[in-house]
Amino acid sequence: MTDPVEGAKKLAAYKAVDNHVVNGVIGIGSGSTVVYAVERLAQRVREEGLEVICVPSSFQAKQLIIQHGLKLGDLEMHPELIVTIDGADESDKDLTLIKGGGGCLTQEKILASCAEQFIVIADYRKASNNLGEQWSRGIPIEVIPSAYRVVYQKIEKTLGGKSELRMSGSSKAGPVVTDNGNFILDWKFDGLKNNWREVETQLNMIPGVVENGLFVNMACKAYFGMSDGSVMEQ
Ligand code: ABF
Repeated sequence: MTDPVEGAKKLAAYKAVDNHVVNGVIGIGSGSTVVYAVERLAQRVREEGLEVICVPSSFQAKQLIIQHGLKLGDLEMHPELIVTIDGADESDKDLTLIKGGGGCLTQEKILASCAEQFIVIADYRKASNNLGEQWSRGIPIEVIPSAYRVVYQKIEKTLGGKSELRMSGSSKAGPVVTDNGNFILDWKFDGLKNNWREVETQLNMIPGVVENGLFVNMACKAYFGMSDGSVMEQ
């Protein structure tokens, strides 16, 4: 693999799967790094007889599980997960995360909350000291479509910053619609904050907000693939 970023994603994903997955029910996050985690899971099922049921966080994750011939489950049948493995847009020194660049933050947060261990896999570009240093698109917030404007205004009034309604590739195609049929606001907060738990709660208290992409005190470990071929564990 020649692309250093793809190589880094693969290293992190393989290591996390090898270190944390045992027989049982596993939560599968979304995004491009998770593709390698599912690939490794499928290898281990074939080669070692690992027995896993995979619960997806998105349509993309479900397709990946099916394509690799893995057993598909859901939270109705399996509300407790041994581990959830997922990517992130940014992860700070306390493992506070920004997620939802791919628009699947609500299911991702639910899966993270159901797992004994929530493990983050990412390439070196995602590690930072303070949120906002690496990910410039802001904090994704899933909103009920009819409420996007009032949510936008309330966030600005109470927390400052600026929000943008996330649009599909060309703005003529309209807003991005999540797997739940909702819209996404990307909130660019002002300056650096460190009271992320409070911010997370404040956002979720606004009527019309379904969930936001701040993950505070959820991840127990992160694996960052580095450009030199090593994996940094945090
Ligand atoms: C999901 O995929 C999201 O929460 C996050 O936005 C994104 C990370 O994607 P990638 O692995 O492609 O960097 O985990």
